[in-house]
Amino acid sequence: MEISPLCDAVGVTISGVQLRELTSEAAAEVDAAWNEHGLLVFRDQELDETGHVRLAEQLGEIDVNRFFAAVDGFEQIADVRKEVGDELNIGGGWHTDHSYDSDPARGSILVARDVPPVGGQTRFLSTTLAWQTLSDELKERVATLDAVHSSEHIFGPNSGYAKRMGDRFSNATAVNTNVHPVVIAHPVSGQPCLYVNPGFTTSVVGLEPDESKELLDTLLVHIAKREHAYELAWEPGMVAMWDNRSTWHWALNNYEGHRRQMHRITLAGVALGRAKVSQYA
Ligand SMILES: O=C(O)CCC(=O)C(=O)O
Ligand SMILES: [Fe+2]
Repeated sequence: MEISPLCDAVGVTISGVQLRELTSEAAAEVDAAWNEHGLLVFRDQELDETGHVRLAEQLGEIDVNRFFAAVDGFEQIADVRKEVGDELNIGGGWHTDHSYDSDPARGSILVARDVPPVGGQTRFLSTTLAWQTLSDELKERVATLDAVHSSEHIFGPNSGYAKRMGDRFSNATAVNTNVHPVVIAHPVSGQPCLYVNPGFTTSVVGLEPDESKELLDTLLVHIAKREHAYELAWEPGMVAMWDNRSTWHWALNNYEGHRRQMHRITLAGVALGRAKVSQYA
């Protein structure tokens, strides 16, 4: 197995491994690389739906997404799909998945099934690097704060976005809201990560609405900087795994007239604790 960086900011590419026949030693190496680097990219894979489920089960417990339509015959696999006539795609803005849950999902394994001939890239960025590049003043200000995360405005019964997604979303009444620290310790690496995102974070606990909005905007603009990010161009046979705690992602909607289909399996995560950054607290 060979591991090499995708760029200076986030992620590695792993070669010399076939994910459909991963030994337990190789699975442990992939698992460790995933926790360390946040984003793993594998090329030239031959992973059918059964192999995808088997791989996920080697790496953890599956968290079935309750809002996404599933692939026929595989309730564990979310169908991340945009047909030629669809206007919106899934994940078409910076976000991290499942931050609205009490124990947010660890991350996902995404398999390219139908890649458009142009566009359809996914951007990823490192929230670990975004913490490191934050000013000392802001580090000190946010280290003890918590933020509210909700799925209601995205997946809920009054979401215009969900209405426009048609049968790709369901279960609108299963929406929820939870609070997490703004600066979490990655559950395995212990690295501090800035854990707010434009998709699901709605406010900072204990601040007046305008102060909360101003602080969130400042943090989100900082995190979204190009120097924290990488743009992944998908190829047939490509598989990517991202960590929801240490990365954000954004699926570009730039392939009008073409179809794109990805299969996603999400792995369960744990409750998130505050990073010990006492030098700033
Ligand atoms: O289609 C993609 O590249 C990712 C979409 C997304 O946000 C997700 O599956 O969580
Ligand atoms: Fe997503």
